[in-house]
Amino acid sequence: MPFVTLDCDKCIEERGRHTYITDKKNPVIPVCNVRTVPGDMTERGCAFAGARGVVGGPVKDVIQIVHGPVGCAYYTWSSRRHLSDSEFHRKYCFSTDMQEKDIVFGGEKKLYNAIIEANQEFPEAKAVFIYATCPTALIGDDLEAVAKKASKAIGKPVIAFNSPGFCGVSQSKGHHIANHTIFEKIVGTKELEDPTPYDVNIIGEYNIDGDYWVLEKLFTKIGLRIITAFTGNASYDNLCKMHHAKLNIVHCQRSATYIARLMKEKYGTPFIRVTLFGITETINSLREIGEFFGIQKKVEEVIEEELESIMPRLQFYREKLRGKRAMIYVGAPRVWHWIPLMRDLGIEVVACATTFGHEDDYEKINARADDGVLVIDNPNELELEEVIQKYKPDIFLTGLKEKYLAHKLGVPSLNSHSYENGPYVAFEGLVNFARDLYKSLYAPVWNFIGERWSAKWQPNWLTL
Ligand code: CFM
Repeated sequence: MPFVTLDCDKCIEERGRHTYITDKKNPVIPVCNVRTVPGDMTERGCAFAGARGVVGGPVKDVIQIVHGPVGCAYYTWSSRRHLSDSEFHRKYCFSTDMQEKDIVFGGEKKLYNAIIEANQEFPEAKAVFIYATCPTALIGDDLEAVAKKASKAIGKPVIAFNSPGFCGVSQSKGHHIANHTIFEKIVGTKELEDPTPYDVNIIGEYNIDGDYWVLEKLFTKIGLRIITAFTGNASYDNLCKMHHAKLNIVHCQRSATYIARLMKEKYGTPFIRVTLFGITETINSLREIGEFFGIQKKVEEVIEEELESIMPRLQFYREKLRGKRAMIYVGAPRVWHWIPLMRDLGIEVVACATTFGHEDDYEKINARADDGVLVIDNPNELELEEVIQKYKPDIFLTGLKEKYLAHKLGVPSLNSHSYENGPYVAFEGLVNFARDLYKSLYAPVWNFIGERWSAKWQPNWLTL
């Protein structure tokens, strides 16, 4: 039976349906994208975070106002590395800073005034995005009405994102809502002046630590023109024009397939799903794109050029990384994006987990992972700890919260959400990726803790 119940889950039986071992002959899909069982300390984010932090946030030339207590706006300030070339994009953080009085008497006026004031301070902004949060949605503030009125007053689009934290089981719901909001209110509102037969959008690319700039270079080299990324370093105007693309190239297929589907329905824009991490999958994806546009020859030339440039640099790291065992825990797509990348580097993935994967994410994990890999849906800290101890990975690819858990257990980590020193995407990015894995695995600090996983060795904190 591929489902397993971890020792720490004996008291939360339901968790047994979220944890399984991959088996190609008998593949299973765990219970996923469901509400977390009370008592289970989930690591998930909220639906507001999915709309504000992931999809809406990277748009570079709009004022982004969080309508809620200032705490909800905390993570807007330089905390995610979706870089942009705009001046005020990450330097400023806008919030209505809702107080008790506003909760009692309503916050619509405050929001309206905030839009007017922010627009006066930053007249260069092309539009204003406003985001509902749990408290302002619960008291019934009508963001749509405020947006309409304020838009008239400032003469610019004001777009309301109605994705309060409680409206879904994870941040994934916020991706969904933000896709629909941008599609319904922004896409198709401006025309592209100079269309070409090679216009594309990169959907589900958020310019984490400069990833988008690597892809922009790569796609320009093969002869394509990117109208916009959705939404890394995106400008408001380019989002308006994205319906002119001849093809949507979908990278993060969890957070953004929604808009690709909507565009296919309304504008007939075809889309393809790609993985642009690692050598094998980047080559496969580029070839598929090349075939679509009939530019196979150019694509092969660029692949050859890129490989020539990276292989000598990659060689050293591949030797150092070969035979290592990894555990990956991220949102969802990067698990199945990175399994083939790890294979390219000679690393074996022994366990993985996703925060908010849906069925299709687990299908992709099952298709790409070897047999015998432990997979957890929406893990909690105790589960991660148990799996690290049982599966003994050499490195844990994960986020900032979990890295300390790994370090306390003597396991090095790699920041897999916002990266150590990216970009990590495509050919150029892979060299950085391999270098950072190497740096983490071979950091001299690990010499001080003695033999990891020896029978006698215990993490220090257990004996404190
Ligand atoms: Fe898509 Fe992303 Fe991810 Fe994601 Fe995320 Fe992310 Fe992620 Mo962190 S959009 S689903 S909500 S690839 S922020 S850039 S790394 S959990 S696997």
